[in-house]
Order: sequence, then C-alpha cells, then structure tokens
Amino acid sequence: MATYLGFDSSTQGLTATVIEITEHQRRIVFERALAFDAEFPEYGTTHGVLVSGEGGHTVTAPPAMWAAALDRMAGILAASELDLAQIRAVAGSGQQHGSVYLAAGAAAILRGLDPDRPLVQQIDTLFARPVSPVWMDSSTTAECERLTEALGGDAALARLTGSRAYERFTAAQIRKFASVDPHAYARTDRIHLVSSFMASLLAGRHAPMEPGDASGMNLMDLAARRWSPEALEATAPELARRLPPIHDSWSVIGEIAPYWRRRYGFGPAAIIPWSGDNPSSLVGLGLIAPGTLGISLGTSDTVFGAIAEPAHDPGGAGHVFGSPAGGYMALTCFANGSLARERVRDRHGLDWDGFSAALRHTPAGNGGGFMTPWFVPEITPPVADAGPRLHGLEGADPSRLVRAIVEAQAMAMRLHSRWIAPRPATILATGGAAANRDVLQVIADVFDAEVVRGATRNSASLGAALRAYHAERRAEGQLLPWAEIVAGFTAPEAELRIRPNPANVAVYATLLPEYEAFEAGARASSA
Ligand code: XUL
Repeated sequence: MATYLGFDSSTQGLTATVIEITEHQRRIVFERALAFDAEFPEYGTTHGVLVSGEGGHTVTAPPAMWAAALDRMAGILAASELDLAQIRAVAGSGQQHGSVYLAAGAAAILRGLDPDRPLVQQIDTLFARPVSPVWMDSSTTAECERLTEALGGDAALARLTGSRAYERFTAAQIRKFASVDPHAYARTDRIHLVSSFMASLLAGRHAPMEPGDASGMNLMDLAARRWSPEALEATAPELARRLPPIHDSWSVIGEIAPYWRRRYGFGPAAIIPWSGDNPSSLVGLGLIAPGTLGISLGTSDTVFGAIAEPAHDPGGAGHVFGSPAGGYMALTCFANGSLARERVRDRHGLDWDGFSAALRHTPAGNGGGFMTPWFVPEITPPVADAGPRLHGLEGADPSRLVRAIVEAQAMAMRLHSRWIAPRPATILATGGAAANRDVLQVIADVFDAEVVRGATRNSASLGAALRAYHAERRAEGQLLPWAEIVAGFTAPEAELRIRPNPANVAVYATLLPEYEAFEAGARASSA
C-alpha cells in the first residue's frame, strides 16, 4: 500500500490530506483542518493574521504559529489509524506571496531539531523577523512604483515576471523591509516563501522554491524559470544570496528530517517542494489542460485555469504563474472572498443556513440593487480604501444584502476572468464556501456555465498530496501522465453539478454591463 501526504498552510488554518493509492483503490483516507485563531490563541491572530497601520494596510502573521500547527498536525496524524511509516512522499501548499526571514544559523537549527522537544521551543532564534508579511498586506504602493520604474513599466514587468508590481507580491515586501529595517535585513540570511519555509521544517534544511509559487514574487523570469538579475537588483541589496534556488516542482528535496521520524513515526518519506495554494488547487481540481476554469472560494476568492502560453491580462489585474504540473496558469485574485461573506452574514446575525435561505428567497438581479464587496482593500480591481459601495439598496432587508454581496462577487469574477477564458462551459469549484450550493448557483447563472464540485473542498491539500505522488513515482523512474495521477480524485467524480438557470442567465446578461459601469464609477470616486 502506498500513501501520500499533502498539507495546505493557508491564511486561516492548516489542512492535511492523505491519499491511498493501490492497484484497486484511489481514495482520501485522512483529511483534517486546524484553525489558527481557535487552536493557537497565544499568537493573538484574527482570521489568521495581525492587522496594523493606518487603514489596516499592514497585514502580517507569526511564522512560529505555522510551525506550531505543523507540529500539532503531525501529532494528530501519529495518533490516527494511519501508519505514518507507509507515507512515501510529502508535499504542501502555502498561502502565496508571504515571506519568512531567517537568520544566520537557521541551517544548523533546522538540521539539529531535537525530537524530544516541541518544534516551537527550538525555533526562537530561527527568525531575523518575528512576523511575515502576508498576501493581504497592501502597504507597499510606493515600493511597487519604484520597482515598476526600475524595470521599465507595468507591461515590461508583467512580460518578465508574469505580473505587474503588486503590493502583496514578495519583491515589494522585501524592498520595504530592507529600507525600513536595514539592520534586520542585514541579519537575514535566507528569505523563504510560506511554502518553502514549511518544506524546510520538514526537510531539516533550507528547501528550494519551485516555479509555481516563485512566480508570485515579481522576481522570477517566468519564461526561464530562474531569478531575474534585474528584478533582484531593483528590489534589495544582495538579494541573490538570500533567496533559495528554484528547482522543478517535482524534484525531491531529501528525506523527512529525523525530528519527524523519531517523534511521530514517519518512515523515510521523500519531501517534495511545496507550491502555492492556487497552483496546488489547480492540480487538486485536475485542471491540467487549458479550457476549464477553477474557482476557489476561500479567504480570498480566486479564478484560475491552465494556459498553454503565458498570455497577459490586458486589464492588468491578472497574474501568470508557472503551473506545478508544467506549463503555465492564469489567475485573478479577489481579496474580498469569505471575509466579505462573513461580514454580511455576521452583521445581520445570520448563520450559513440563513445566508442560503436569503439567496433562495430573493430574485436574481436583486431588483437592480448593487453592492461592491470591498470590506477590506481590494486587489481586483485595485481599491485602497475599504468600504462597500451601495446602489439601489437603501433600506434593503438583510436578505437583499446577502444577495448583493454574492452577486457582486460572482459578477466581478466573471468580468475580471474574461482574459483567462471568455466563455467557460464548466467551472470547478473548491474552497470552504463551495459547500454552499446556493452561492454556486449564482456563479453558474452569472457565468452561464455548469458548476461542478468534487468530493473535497480542500483542493489545495489534495493537490499537494497528488504532487507528492507524481514526484515520488517520477523519482522511481515511473513517469505517469497527469491524467492518470489525478484520476479518481478530481472533477469527473463530481459530487455535485449545478446547471445554469436560463431565466437567471438572461437577467445577468443585462446586469453585467451595468455592474461593470457601477464598479468603474465606485473605483473612480474612491481614487
Ligand atoms: C493569490 C493570493 C491569494 C493567496 C491566499 O495571488 O494572493 O489567493 O494565495 O492564500
């Protein structure tokens, strides 16, 4: 029997998925999530992050908390029915863009972890910076301007790295850190992404990055899949020696470190480079070939798909990343995903059943009422000042406000993903909010496409487990096609298919240009 383990270290929690693959069976045998706020209150996070600064633009998280979660999850795995000695390979997925700053001496600490003491007690001196800026941070507009200038403008930077400069992307974050705290930057020996930091803990040594997550930094030459000397130069002094190398997504870093073997009973499992959560979801949804769109409804909402060649978003709001399955993927990210849905739900004292009932009891189009979903600063379209804008919803009851937020999110997704797939026939849905079929119905109607949901909502950690399987087989000389890797786990095994309702499709066909104009007006008035 062969089993493979995938983790997902996301904004709000850590998930682990174990898959079993035998000649006759392919199934998920373990799936468990730990929520950071509830499980690790000592770190004081809200929704997994620490917000500070004027306008709430500075958003960080303590990397020690992510390490503590990995340690606790390993304990849960060890206490489960699973035989950890059977796990052949481990990979993971991390929230994208977040950076972890390690001090000189980190390599020795990683190498010498003592299996008799909990991980967090041994990593006090690991960090040159106790917090990590994460993807929700929008405090680096000035740094983005400098980078854009130095690298020849938005279009040139997008051609080189796959994206124009973005506040949350790692280059702008590193640039800010190096100039605001030069002493701490000087003490920084290695800068990791969340993904490569977590892989380093498992491998007991500095892990490489891989092209899927490294392309979320504005630092990688997307075509060559290596660091761009110009981008590094424009970002911070002596950056090249502080970054890990970029290896293939399917390379093997080494065996899991003795700490994990002795403390929890792992066998000699291979550690595979971790990727970003969206690239991992691409694999977990089985989106290997172009044509189908994936939508992940998590803390952020993202729309993505595999693409054959790196196309660029003419609207400038999208990204091209390397796909961990080879080739490329296109993605548009909305900061106001689940946080915005939860704000509306909580403000009106509803639970998720009440939220769904509100959607069922209100008509498509909401009687012409609109709301932009910008409860926190938005990434797509870029809006710095948080605060939803309302139109035609004066005195509206809670159920219309619920419909307004869900319709706005779905229409924004449609408008800003036209560059990826103008008319997708099928959308694969994942993420926590994909549990809600009434939300998925709105998406089906707005896109005029069938929405399909697989058996798990944790596509990022499933994708990581599938990547572990692929890489381990490859290392053993068995080059399996991706279709065979994902078979039995992804879309064709759909648990739910939602067809668009033709009457609602007609309503949204009229509404979409109206929402587009409303969104443009709301942005202009906030600029
Ligand atoms: C993608 C992005 C978010 C994070 C969330 O560009 O910023 O989706 O990856 O985990």
